[in-house]
Amino acid sequence: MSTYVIGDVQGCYKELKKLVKKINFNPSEDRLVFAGDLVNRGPGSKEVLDFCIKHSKSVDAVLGNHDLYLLSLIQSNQKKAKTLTPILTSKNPSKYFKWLIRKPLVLKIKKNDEIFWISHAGIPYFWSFEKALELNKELSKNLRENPSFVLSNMWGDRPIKWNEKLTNEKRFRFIINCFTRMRYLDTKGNLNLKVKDAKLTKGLVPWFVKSNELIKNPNEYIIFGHWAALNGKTKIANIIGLDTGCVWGGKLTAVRLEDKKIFSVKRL
Ligand SMILES: [Mn+2]
Repeated sequence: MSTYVIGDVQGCYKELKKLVKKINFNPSEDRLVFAGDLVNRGPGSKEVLDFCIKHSKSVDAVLGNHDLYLLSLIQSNQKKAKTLTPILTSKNPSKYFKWLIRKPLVLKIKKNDEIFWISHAGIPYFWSFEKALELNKELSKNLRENPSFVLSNMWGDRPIKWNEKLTNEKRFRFIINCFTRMRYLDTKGNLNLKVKDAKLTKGLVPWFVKSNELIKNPNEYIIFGHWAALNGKTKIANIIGLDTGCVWGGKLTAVRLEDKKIFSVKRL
């Protein structure tokens, strides 16, 4: 009985199948948790979601920016969007919508005496883990109860700084941007969503460097995807990056929570 967290699949279904075979995934015993961005760009987004829905009892996921993009397309009844077209023109796009819309932005997994916090982009230092969970709950509730409002107002880089007084679309957008798009923060805690590379940029700090402060206990971990340019490297033992750029010709990577063993398959 093992739990695996899998990095950004982005429609790389062949690689997912190979990875699942490599780890000997047994749906009646094991659990797969996707770190977001299941779909888009790769050729098999529909097959990836069909796999997840088929095994939904043993599959969980947090939402990534590309998953939210798919939700917004289904919500607005669009039928054409490059690699997402097969989902949009399928017999029942609402099947995919219903499965994805119930997924959180942050997942807390307890295993023996360890705690794993999973979010697609990460968890910023200015929220405690409990606060992140609370904001996730608030956002998920609004996403389920008023999907068109949340999904049609989520695009944009502003606001750039957290303030408890933020309300409605500004609040939702900031929460979504932190959990699904964040890479760098400046020294004042402002989100910078423009810079994507892994080189050191003056005045900017990768979010996880500061979020190391949140980890008060050696048995606590943050696991994230989203940032392919890092190739999984954070140089912080308890913060594990899983986006190894499969869709860009890199690898699809999973970590087994019980022993932190990494499993990868190359892009086919
Ligand atoms: Mn992403």
